[in-house]
Amino acid sequence: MPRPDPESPCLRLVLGDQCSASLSALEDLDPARDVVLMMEVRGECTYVPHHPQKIALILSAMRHFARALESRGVRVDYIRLDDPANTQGFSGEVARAVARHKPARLIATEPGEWRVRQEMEGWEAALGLPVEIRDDTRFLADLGFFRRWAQGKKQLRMEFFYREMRRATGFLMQGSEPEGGAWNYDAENRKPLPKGLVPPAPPRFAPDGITQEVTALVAREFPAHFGSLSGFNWPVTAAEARRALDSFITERLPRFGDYQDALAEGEATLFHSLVSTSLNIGLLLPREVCAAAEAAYRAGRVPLNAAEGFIRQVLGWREYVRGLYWFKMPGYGATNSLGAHRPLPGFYWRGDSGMRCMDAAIGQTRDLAYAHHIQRLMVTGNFALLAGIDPLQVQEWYLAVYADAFEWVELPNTHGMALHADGGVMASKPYAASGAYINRMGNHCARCRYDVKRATGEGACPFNFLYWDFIARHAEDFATNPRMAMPLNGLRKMAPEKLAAMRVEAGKFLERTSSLP
Ligand code: FAD
Ligand code: DLZ
Ligand code: SF4
Repeated sequence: MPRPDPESPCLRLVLGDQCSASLSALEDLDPARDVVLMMEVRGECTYVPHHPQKIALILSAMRHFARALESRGVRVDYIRLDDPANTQGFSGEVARAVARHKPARLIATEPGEWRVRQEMEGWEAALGLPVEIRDDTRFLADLGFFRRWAQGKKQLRMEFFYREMRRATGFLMQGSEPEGGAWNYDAENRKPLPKGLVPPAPPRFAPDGITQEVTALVAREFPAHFGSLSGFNWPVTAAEARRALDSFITERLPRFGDYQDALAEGEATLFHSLVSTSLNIGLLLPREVCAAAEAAYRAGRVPLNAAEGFIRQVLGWREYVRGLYWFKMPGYGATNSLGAHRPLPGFYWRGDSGMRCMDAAIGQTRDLAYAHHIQRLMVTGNFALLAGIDPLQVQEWYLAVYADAFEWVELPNTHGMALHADGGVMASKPYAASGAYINRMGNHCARCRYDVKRATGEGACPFNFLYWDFIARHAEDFATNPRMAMPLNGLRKMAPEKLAAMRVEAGKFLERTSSLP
């Protein structure tokens, strides 16, 4: 390969989830010489049928970011989705840009998804010029840190990784000890929402001209994708994302810890932060998010259980799932250790299952491209786990329907945490629960056509008979898992006729849902 000419331009790539001024691909950029390439491509909008709000969010953030770069004097070659010459794929657009600019080299930041990384690695040979793929330095842990921590361990528990991250970053530490003496205040974070407590509404972001143009384009180009555009309210610039973060820290973080696991009728966002889209496309950095939460705690504005609970999500879970994804790929998503093969029921796309908790989660997913963690894990995820739905179909659904979904974060959460399809790499036991859990954490059951107290017969809650059918179906798989001793004990003590009746009910229910369109 010829040596790059220092006078020739570098072509610097910015992908849709890389809208960060501090992106490694933009370090040492010479505005007088270099060109930044940004590409709106159909292939990225349709490799799963993304929610229209997700597509609109990314295209709007990209256009705003390009404008911000241009205002700093940077030359941006911006390819629009409706450009007639657009080949609609990353490789085709990079090749066209190389022909246009004749760069000495191409500089990219590693992408968030394995399939894109594979594609990028073929460019040097295909294009005949050096391609430098830089680390994504926006995370708090580099991939080497995770690899060193994970290497040789039988179990990769988030809690221990999180402690390492606390030590390494100093967040919520008093010297070498955790703030307040404990690493984790989760036990204080399991309250249902009391009657009369109304969570403050998140701030509104009126769509500007760019967002309006993009939403019209998305409505025209992707009319068949699941999801409505009318509720679009995502920050699309770093300034808007910071405003959203600040309002969360002031108005909702103080109660985030207490109601982190709550479910509530008509309350889509509760005390959650809604920062995942901004973090995942680079409008916010995890360090500034954790620092803002810690500062609020140190100033006495939020209790420790809230600050710790929130920082654990960002510093712990988010960094952990990213490390796990790259540590286990390729192949992580291909396992199916519980042998789940049922097709995804059509009601995941319609929200008409008749189960109130499910329909609430799916309905708000359609309207907002958002559901909070407990809805994703303990409602739609739990149902898919209990019903034995094919992990690949569930993974595709989660990747398609949420505005914050990128494979590096979606796959471990779906495959490992919700479905236990990785055989316990991520979670020491399946997150399986009956209707009693959903009833304890929220108020959907009171208005459901099913009776959460019943496990068999007319009107029995499907989560109840599916739960026991699941435990019975996998009793042997879980026999040696000490964390499953309690449900297995319950199973042993259960009257055989009761178990048999629940399993018949489960069989009929699953047959019915599988045969529905
Ligand atoms: P908050 O509850 O306010 O949490 C604060 C932040 O912590 C989040 O913004 C997020 O960045 C981080 N966080 C919290 N939990 C996790 C987690 N388990 N993994 C990684 N980061 C976490 N999150 C995504 O960002 N993208 C996804 O595609 C995604 N898919 C999921 C699929 C399933 C089946 C499950 C169970 C969880 C998934 N999550 C995903 C994690 C979590 O549900 C979302 O991050 C969260 O609901 C986003 O809303 P929020 O910003 O209001 O979060
Ligand atoms: C998700 C997405 C969508 C919908 N559209 C684009 C796009 O048009 N151009 C782009 O650069 N990126 C897009 N993305 C984000 C990419 O899919 C993402 O960068 C890869 O999945 C790697 O994480
Ligand atoms: Fe969900 Fe069962 Fe409660 Fe209905 S009764 S809301 S299906 S848990």
